[in-house]
Amino acid sequence: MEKKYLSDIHLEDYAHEYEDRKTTYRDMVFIGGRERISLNGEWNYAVDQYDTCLRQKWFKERYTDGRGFTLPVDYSFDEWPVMELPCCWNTFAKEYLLYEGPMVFTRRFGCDARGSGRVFLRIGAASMLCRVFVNGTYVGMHRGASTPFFFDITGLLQDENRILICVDSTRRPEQVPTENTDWFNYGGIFRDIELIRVPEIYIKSFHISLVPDGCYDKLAVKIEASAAGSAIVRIPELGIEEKVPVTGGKGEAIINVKPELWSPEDPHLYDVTAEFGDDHVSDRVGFRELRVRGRDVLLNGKSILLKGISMHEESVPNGRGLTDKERIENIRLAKELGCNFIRAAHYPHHERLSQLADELGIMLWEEIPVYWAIRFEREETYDDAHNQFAELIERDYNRASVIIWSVGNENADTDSRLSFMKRLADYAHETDPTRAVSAACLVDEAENRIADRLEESLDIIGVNEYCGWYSPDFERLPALMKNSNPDKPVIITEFGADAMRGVTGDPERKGTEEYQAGVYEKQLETLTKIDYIKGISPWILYDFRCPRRTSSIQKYYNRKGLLDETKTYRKPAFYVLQRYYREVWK
Ligand code: GCB
Repeated sequence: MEKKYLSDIHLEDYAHEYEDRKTTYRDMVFIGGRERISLNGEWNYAVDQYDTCLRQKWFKERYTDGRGFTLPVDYSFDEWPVMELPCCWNTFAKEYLLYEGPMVFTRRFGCDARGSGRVFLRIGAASMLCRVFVNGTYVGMHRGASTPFFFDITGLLQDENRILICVDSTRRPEQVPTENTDWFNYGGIFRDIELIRVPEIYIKSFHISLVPDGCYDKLAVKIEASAAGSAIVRIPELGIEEKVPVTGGKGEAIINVKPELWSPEDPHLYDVTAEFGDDHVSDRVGFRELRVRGRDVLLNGKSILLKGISMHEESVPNGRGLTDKERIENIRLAKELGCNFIRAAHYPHHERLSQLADELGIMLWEEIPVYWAIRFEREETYDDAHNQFAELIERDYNRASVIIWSVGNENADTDSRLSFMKRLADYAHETDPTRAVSAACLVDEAENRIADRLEESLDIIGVNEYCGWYSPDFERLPALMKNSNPDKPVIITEFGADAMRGVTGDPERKGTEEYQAGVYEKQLETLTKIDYIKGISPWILYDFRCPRRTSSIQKYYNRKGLLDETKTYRKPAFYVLQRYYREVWK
């Protein structure tokens, strides 16, 4: 083919060669306390609807064919328009609001290529498929829109470099999430792009947590490093200096100490460092114990109620590329409601959310986008879901605020789904003994019962039910509670009703503020009396963009927010929930 025709543009299977070199959770590097060189800022970009960058290999930046002939190039990188990254292109300019597809980003950067050690490129998140080229060489690719990924680019660096990133936000049936979701598909590189410099021998992974044995007097440390040696872990405030021998790349130790415990009321954090040869890392870590006993959720040995709210990662001006100020405001709004818990739906939010939740004292449910009808029968789809989950667990392992890993949301109880999600739940249990595993399950509608075969693999059962909204007969809710006899704690992970800001007047009419408030009244009246309900996270804190919602009270937004999309207008249901959290449900 290549010999016969002029160039690669005739190759239909052009993407094939960019399917390998997948970066995964195994390639992650612990970043706390490291030297980070930001590549955020101005990038040149082009909408590349036909994927011509890959087809024609623009990344090789060939302006002549080597024999002196000028090639018919279709790009001029440094003259392309400029986008300030990170951001979602949909909110960057009006003409890209509904664009789904490939976009190419490029910039130049200088680097001391003679410096010792290794250099990793870290991208905080790029939606959904991302391929990276440095100085004309394909470095690798990543799938999944919401987790960080790393490439070791040490050998490719020169003093002056060209980096080119192809991001493709196309929804595809075999991806995680799949092509049909109830949220907006933001595209772009919407989290930080940076270089991480580490010594030749370095710490890859650093986990530290309280041993969950009910004694509160031991910390478990796990270190992975690029070579054998010995690490020193220090917690100055506790007078700890512990040697952790690392053999075969791995080291473990138990430190006997009684730390002050982390809780939402008193979110105590410690400065923790680890030293390994020339490498130094650090983190701010809280220590707490989360356990499930019978139908109780115990935080530091005490039974708790999870007074929660569900939340998407979104704002009108920035899409999923929230600012820190916006994240802090979201947590503040949840606290104003009286919450001690946020369900971060339906994909991993930015790592700053869990860092802020650690500092400000609010518990989190974190989730992967195993949402609705994933292609459960495909092994490649499992690998993708598993990798995103492993990247999330690795990223947030040290965050005390994260108390629950969710393996998915509203998936029909089929055999292939059961084995897919059971494998994910088993993985979480094997990897992380410090958190509960859950999923937002569907109700068995035929029997009107909480019953899902996945429950066996979960520590806490999440249940989405929409009595009073999708299911108009409200009496089904008390009946559902009565018909069910779970042997584990249950969180009602969703209930709610759409209400358009300013549509008022008729409490019987769906879509009015009064109707939504009425649904909250009835739901809360019922749920807060059920002894096995140990938490709720109603749907949802604020209205969010949703291409599927076209009615006159929706206008391409899901309007189940307790606030509107500006996050300034509180609907009456906000105050209903606030009263239950502050005064009733204790
Ligand atoms: C659900 C989904 C959530 C939707 C919500 C709704 O059950 O889990 O993603 O946005 O219902 O509003 O229908």
